[in-house]
Amino acid sequence: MITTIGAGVGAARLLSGLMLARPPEEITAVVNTGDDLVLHGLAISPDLDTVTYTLAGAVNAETGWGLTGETWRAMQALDRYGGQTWFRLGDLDLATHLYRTQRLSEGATLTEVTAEITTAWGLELRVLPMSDDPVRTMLTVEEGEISFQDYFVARRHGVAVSAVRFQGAEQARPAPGVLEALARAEAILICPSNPIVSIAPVLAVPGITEAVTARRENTVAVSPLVAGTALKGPADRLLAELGHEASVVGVARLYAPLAAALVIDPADAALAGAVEAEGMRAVIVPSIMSSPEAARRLAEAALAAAGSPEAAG
Ligand code: FO1
Repeated sequence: MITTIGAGVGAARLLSGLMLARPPEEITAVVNTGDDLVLHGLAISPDLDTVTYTLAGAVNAETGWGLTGETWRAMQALDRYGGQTWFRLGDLDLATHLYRTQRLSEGATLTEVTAEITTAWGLELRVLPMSDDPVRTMLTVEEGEISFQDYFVARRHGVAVSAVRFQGAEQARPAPGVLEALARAEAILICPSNPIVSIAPVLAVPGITEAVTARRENTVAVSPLVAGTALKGPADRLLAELGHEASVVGVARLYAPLAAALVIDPADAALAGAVEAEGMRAVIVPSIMSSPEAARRLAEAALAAAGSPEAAG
């Protein structure tokens, strides 16, 4: 079994490469739920949906979230009332939130509903939320503490952040199967997601950090930064604002306790020595997943670095 930790676009792209390298039924993706929100009374799980839609080949390619071929009639109708349309929910995407909310109200867990949704999209890998309990990423900005989607969407992550916390993490339990997937994995891959708001919330769920560090020799992280900048989103700025170095060295400092190796892009080859000085092997592989083939090569290299044998056949 290969187990990945991640969220959003970075995780989805690496997973699509991984699925070209390994049978999907051997893959378990543990996904961040700190971005989740309730809006219009609907339970919305952006990172779970981005992974699902991307791996199903149905994601809106321009935005990296939501569904391709989307229409916005419900949002337009909501504007008539002055309703909340800042968080864009397309007509097709709404079905996912309606279904998830109905099933949760019937007592299903987020894990169960996620399995129903991924199965409905024809996915064979297992997608697990990090927890079935609510965890909310909260960010402190000048005016005070705001929710993740307020930061990321309403303010277009254009404000400086001085602190991040994961509300509810202390009481949260890993979703069923998460700890086992980490303990049994032949390789654990930390996806090129935002270390501060996509990877850290997963690690904040009690038990998960310990489960990963116990497998450090078979754990490999793929840097979310290339040449000091994030491929998508505010990872570089958040790292700097929270006092970390916005480089592969800063990422290595964060991940050294968890993973034996860090995959970095050739653009950062000159920093390989500094990464290794942080206690991680530096593995230099083109990290920009501009095609399925590039994603597959990156996944294969990460698996090799984790000591996982070549794909059978
Ligand atoms: N991101 C935006 O920048 N604007 C939006 O209106 C927006 C709506 C949205 C709806 C459903 C969904 O699953 C994701 C959505 N996202 C939107 C992206 C979302 O904020 C991010 O995917 C994650 O939370 C961060 O990776």
